[in-house]
Amino acid sequence: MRIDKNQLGEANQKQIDGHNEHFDFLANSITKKGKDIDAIIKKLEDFQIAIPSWALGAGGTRFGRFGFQGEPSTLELKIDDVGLIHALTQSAGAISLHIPWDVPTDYNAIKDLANSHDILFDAVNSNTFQDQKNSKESYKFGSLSSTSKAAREQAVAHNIEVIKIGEKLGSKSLTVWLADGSNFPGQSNFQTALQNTEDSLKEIYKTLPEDWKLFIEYKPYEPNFYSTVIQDWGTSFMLANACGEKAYTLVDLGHHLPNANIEQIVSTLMLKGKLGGFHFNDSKYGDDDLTVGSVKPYALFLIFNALVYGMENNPQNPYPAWMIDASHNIKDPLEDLIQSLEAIQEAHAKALLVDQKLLTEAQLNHDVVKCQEIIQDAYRTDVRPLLEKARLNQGGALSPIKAYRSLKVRENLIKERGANSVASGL
Ligand SMILES: [Mn+2]
Repeated sequence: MRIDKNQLGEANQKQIDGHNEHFDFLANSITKKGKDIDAIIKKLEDFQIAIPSWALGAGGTRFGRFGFQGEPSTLELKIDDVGLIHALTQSAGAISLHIPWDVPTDYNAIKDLANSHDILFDAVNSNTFQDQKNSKESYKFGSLSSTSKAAREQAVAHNIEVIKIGEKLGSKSLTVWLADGSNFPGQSNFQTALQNTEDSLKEIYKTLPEDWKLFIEYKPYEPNFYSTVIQDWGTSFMLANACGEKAYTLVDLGHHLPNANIEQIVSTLMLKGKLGGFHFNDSKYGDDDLTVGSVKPYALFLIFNALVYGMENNPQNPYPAWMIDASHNIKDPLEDLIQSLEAIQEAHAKALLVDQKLLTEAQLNHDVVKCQEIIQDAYRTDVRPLLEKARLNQGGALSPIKAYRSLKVRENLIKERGANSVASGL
């Protein structure tokens, strides 16, 4: 199934009067505050978020998985699904592949397909957290950190292979998320594990093409429950520095212990020019992989405030690679992703409304109350008409979820793919 712009145009036409009324009111009040409304909308239009290939089917927990009908069972169908989301939202212009789940057979055909949906290939992701069929060495006791030289070499070789696959697709970065760690005190020598990891990452880094970046993701716990080798941003930052200037830290919102001040982490990394990638999701307890903005929208806004500040003030930091990293256990995965994209753009738009000049003045005057007023004035603004305008300008849907349902996208996918179609790789 493909969504054509004429179909959306008809649906948009029915809602256009309400949109215009809300937009004019908001644009007027924002302009009065001295903000350039067109510049804000342009920034929303330019902000593209990659969809990971593993988020298009139902996820699951170790207790079970409840499938969703009409899931994409091949890489081609996954790209089609991202195409549908992008057509509706105009903000999902990239896909992030997971190797070995998504190895293309015909690279040119895959590139043509992505191109026809206006979709780029974002970071490629390696997988050394599970054993592959016929692999010689097991990662049960670690991969890049393993005490087994053969296991480390296999893991390094896999990452180099992933880079080669990414090169053929036009990707420009490799994301390494390492599950390595230990489950019990005494099981692992922390220093040996860290040193092995650093040495292995340097081996991978050596083969990185000139215009590529290496993203090092961190996570405090799970699948190991006593220690994780790359447990926090500091460890990732240290490893990135040890590798070199093309290596960066990747922040995943769900990979922090409860109440961590993620906006401060973001600020530190951007000041040091080392925030390379960013994964969006939301959580209540840990790495819950919930819909972005569904539990802590204010925290998301504060993080975006730090990101926007960094993008405007830290030329030493490259433009980060944005991706949604979530799992959909009970919602239609495509609807969940649309909700996530909306929440991301909403937090982004609110952060763009923060009057940085006034805030700096209030900070220098130690006017704590005014600082909070400035921040919360932006947060309390209903920016949804700005998001609508950005989508409308690019031929997307005024209301993506409504359009998804009225066009009966899921019903069509089930008709095309069958009820029992399962997303590959999960
Ligand atoms: Mn992640």
